[in-house]
Amino acid sequence: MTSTHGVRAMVMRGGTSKGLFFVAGDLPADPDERDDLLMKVMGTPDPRQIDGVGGADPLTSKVAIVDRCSHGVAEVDYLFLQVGVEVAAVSDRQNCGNLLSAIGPFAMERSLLEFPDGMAETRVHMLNTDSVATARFEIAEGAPVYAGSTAISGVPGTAAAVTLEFSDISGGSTGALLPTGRVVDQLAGVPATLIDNGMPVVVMRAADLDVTGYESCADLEGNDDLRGLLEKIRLEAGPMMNLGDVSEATIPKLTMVAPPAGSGDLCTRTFVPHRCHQAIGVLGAVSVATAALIPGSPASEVLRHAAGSSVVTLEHPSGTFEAVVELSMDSGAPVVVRSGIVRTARKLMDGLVYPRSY
Ligand code: NQM
Repeated sequence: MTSTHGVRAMVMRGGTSKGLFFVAGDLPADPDERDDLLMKVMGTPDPRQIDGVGGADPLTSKVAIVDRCSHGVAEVDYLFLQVGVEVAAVSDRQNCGNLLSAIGPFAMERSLLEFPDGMAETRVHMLNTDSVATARFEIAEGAPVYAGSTAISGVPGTAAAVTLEFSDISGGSTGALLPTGRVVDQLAGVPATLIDNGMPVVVMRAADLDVTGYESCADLEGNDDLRGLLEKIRLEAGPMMNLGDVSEATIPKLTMVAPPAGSGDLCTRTFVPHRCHQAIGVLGAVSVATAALIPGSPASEVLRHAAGSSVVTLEHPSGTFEAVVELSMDSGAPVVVRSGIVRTARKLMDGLVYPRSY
């Protein structure tokens, strides 16, 4: 039926990612049926996703499912699904802070939320990690405003800002900010911080992996020795981070850090986890910034940051990313008081999407 009549969907850019947005009621309730439909819509599995609307890259093969939140913690529920490109898989095991920036506007587009003109504020319940983000975005003439003057690295031009604030994202996937209880662990002989402030990430110094950390993504993806070592580290990190066997999972991510090359505080290169990110994921960036602020971490040794400032500017392959992290060490162990970011989002297309019939 759906291959004939189509399924209601909107294509939106959220931050440096792009995905297909659905209202929950427009998709099958059964997760297996839903995932099968999503792969048929995106064109998975195929490296070019040629028979679907996926963009042949993990950052554009993403789905957001949105609904009214049925309990008091928030106004809307957001489930993020990473749809494989080459691999026939759909995963709900990671969150996406980039698509998150488009959730409020999408919910308003679909009349799940109503706001008067001015700055709208809404709480989004992120189902993947059972945590809440507060999103702020502008409304004019009864609709979300997409045009604006905010530039973010990795997206050409400017658009309206969406600010996101997080209060309870520590340990969302792993149970704790530092799931091993340590600031430094040794994995395959490489010192690393295993951290989860919204996204589970293994943070290492690039120099400890025999790279500079300033290479292009193409060079890093072409370095087979590095990729072999990173995967070895990731598979070791999975159980240590309470994630179990991660051979089929898209988490943890891997970030290599180096002293800033420009005016930022820290230079980063991130694998998500098998492709090199052209920028850095939102929650990934928040986790990396947090690791760098913890005294004694490998990342803290390459951080060049004004003491006391809660803004950490991360350099990445296509520019910089500013993460706001307020960390308290009052109890001796790091506790995240507040994290936040600024993104932009845009409605790209609205209509019906047609799954392949085979
Ligand atoms: O870290 C890529 C992205 C992401 C995820 C990834 C994200 C985040 O750039 O919050 O947004 O890490 O797979 O969208």
